[in-house]
Amino acid sequence: MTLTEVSSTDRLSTYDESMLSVTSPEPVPDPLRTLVVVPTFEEGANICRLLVGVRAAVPDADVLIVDDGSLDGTPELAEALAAQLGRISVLRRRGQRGLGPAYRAGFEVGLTEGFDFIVQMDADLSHDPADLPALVNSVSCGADLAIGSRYVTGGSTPGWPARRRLLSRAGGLYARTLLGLRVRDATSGYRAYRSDLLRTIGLESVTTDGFGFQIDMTDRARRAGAVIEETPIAFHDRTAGESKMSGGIVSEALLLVTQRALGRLSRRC
Ligand SMILES: Nc1nc2c(ncn2[C@@H]2O[C@H](COP(=O)(O)OP(=O)(O)OP(=O)(O)O)[C@@H](O)[C@H]2O)c(=O)[nH]1
Ligand SMILES: [Mg+2]
Repeated sequence: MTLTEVSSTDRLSTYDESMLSVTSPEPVPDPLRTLVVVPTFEEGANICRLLVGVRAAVPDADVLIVDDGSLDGTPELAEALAAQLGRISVLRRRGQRGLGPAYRAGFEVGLTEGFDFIVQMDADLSHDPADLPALVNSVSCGADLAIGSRYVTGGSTPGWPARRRLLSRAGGLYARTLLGLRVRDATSGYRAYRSDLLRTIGLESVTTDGFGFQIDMTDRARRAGAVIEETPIAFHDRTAGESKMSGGIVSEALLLVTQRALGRLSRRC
């Protein structure tokens, strides 16, 4: 009888009895869980497209909208979509506004609920949900922090005038040089954290806002010895809703970098 003629019964009969002994199956580890945190203030014109896009890009991820008292229906729209799509929650913060505190509130929910990876992204569609799998993949495969970067090969800022590109790059270079960050896009707000890194950093001591928050978190990650990777993104300007960026946020970031660099210098002297 040739090999191809062996029937399944014949094949079974050649097994050693010990091979048939019943062993308890290896426990299957729980799948790793991702939470996408989206801070919102008055993003009613964008929130539905964003949530549908996120669900399509990472169907297994949960989403947390952290809203700071929007009056344009943003949280209500998010709740209506949550009822349709599932696994979307809305945290309505009362009192003061602030992007840094909103991120921290969202991250704390993610840590308390035991998520393995926590992603942050803007609601204004500047951050393309299609880039989510690459960010999550990066932290799943060993990075502690994955930054969606406009300034690595493959990244871009389509439609930005040269002046804005120059300012953004100059700010990034300032932070990179003074703080010794080996990151091309330290102000990017599109990133994924391994939860253990956020626990190590200790969110309660983070008081920065806006761009300063992104630089601060990148610097804290560096000091914690984190593996930081950058994955390319195309950053699109918002086409709906109002920007909440102010000159104060930029000054705060510059001040933070300068103070921290001086602190580094005085520790060396
Ligand atoms: N919860 C909360 N979200 C905020 C606050 N300020 C801004 N956001 C959200 O943070 C994200 C980024 O804000 P943007 O206004 O787009 O700021 P930006 O991306 O730095 O600036 P642009 O380039 O003009 O878009 C968006 O999803 C906003 O809705 C705030 O005070 N609280
Ligand atoms: Mg924006």
